[in-house]
Amino acid sequence: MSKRDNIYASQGSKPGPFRFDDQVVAVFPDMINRSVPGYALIVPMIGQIARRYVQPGSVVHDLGSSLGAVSLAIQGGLSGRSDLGSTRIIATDNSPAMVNRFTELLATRARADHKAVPLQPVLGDIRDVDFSGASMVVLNFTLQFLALDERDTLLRRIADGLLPGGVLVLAEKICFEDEAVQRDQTNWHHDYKRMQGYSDMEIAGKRAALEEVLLTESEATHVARMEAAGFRRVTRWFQCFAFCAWLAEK
Ligand code: GEK
Repeated sequence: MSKRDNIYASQGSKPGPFRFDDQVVAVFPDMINRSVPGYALIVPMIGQIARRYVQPGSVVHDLGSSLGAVSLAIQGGLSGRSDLGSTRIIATDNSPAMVNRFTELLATRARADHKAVPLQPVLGDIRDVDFSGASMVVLNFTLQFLALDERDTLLRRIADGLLPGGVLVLAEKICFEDEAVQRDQTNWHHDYKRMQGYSDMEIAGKRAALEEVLLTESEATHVARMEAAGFRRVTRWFQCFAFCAWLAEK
């Protein structure tokens, strides 16, 4: 079980920039569940989506896989489908601490299900992934960590590589153009974190650490980018406060 996240209870008001290091990995499941309203619903729903859209003999990419929650949900969602042949899941993350821990976790589950679709954790940058032969690509709260000027290229490469009928699942924290709406949304998110047991000091510390690391964009910007990349239809299937998920179909 993951330890409780109290990283910002002790770092004061001027923490360094947020990093996916050993300290974060040790508390990651607790941190993401208590910070992202809806995370515990979004992950299994991605498994459900996989069951419908993953194609036989194709590749599924979990980009910015962290400890593999999405990959495992997809593996579960695909269980019992007898038509998948050589289909496999590739989970890519550029944090050695995350990939090492996920590999350890997988080893403890080994041989649980011989028929499960193979799942491979890879230490790598999502900008270098080859998307050819993919039927499903997932960016579950990962695109927000990529530089703004690199996002169009990644989305275009994903759309180009996907098989016909392939899908992208994108989940992001978004921002709002209207100042009053943005203020309310921030308050609601901070209320959520308080209700999850974070103190005001912890909320302020994490916010400062993420300031130049997690760069949000509006829903309009995300949808326009997916459409420009070549997706024919984009559907929002989840929103809780500023946390949204879309399905983009090629
Ligand atoms: C989940 N999807 O549990 N290349 C590879 N990995 C990256 C890159 C990059 N350029 N940039 C960031 N990451 C997961 C949660 S967490 C979201 C995703 C969060 C990785 C980074 O190391 C981290 O593991 C992940 O993306 C973002 O469903 O912590 O808010």
